Amino acid sequence: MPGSANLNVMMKAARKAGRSLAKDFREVENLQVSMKGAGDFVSRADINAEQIIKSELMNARPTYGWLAEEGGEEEGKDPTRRWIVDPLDGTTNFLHGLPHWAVSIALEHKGQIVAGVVYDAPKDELFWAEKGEGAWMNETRLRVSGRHKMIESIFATGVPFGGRSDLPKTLQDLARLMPACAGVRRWGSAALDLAYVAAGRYDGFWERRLKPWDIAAGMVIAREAGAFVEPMDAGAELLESGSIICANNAIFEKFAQVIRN
Ligand code: 2AM
Ligand code: CA
Ligand code: CA
Ligand code: CA
Repeated sequence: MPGSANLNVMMKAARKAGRSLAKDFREVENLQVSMKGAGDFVSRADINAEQIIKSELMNARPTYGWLAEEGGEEEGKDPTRRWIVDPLDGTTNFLHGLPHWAVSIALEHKGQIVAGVVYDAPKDELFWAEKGEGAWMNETRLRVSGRHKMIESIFATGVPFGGRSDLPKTLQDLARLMPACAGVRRWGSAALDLAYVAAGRYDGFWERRLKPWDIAAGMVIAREAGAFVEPMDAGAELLESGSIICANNAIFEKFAQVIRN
């Protein structure tokens, strides 16, 4: 199994944050919660987890930059490297007691994601990858599914919540896709959706206007497992646009044709 020093730092931070989150999850009814926007919640658990990750990563690599959902952006002394962090992806699930949420940590070098960790603490599933070294879940090597027929494939998405303007587009996608495939899942964690494509559990995933911290780690994990990952608008910069299509290499073209139609 590969695993560089940076990956070890990322895994340690993800596990430590995961333990803090798991503890808060057991007493979720006592958490302090506030709303950032329509349907967009943040809790004490998100903030504490982000602090844990930041101190772990910054102690180990003081020169790297930082971009995270709750704490914003900091340029590092080394302008070529930065951490991209979502301390809790799936907050809405978390707050409802649904055990489907994860910590997401990615490392960017010269504009490319070179390593990613997505840690599903409730199931103790640590998905990880490093560019060129393959993708793993705990000690198991990951590989995308080989399904190549739409009618046998299942796809994941995120349906825009709380009055987001791109809802009609996603509903059109669903109207075209659902009759043509074996099913669509909508579980509320984009980071885990990508990790699940890597694991061959989903055959593909698409969603509009995600943030860099939702997809950075999952992207490299999916790619290293053999998935194709592209921006919805060919030619756009994926982390900037945030609109993503990902699928196993065998189904990608057929799937992308439906979504890009
Ligand atoms: P978050 O939990 O880190 O905020 C894509 O669906 C992303 O949107 C999720 O990964 C999730 O990231 C975010 N999101 C925020 N509010 C949501 C909601 N009410 N339902 C689903 N996803 C939500
Ligand atoms: Ca959030
Ligand atoms: Ca997120
Ligand atoms: Ca989050």
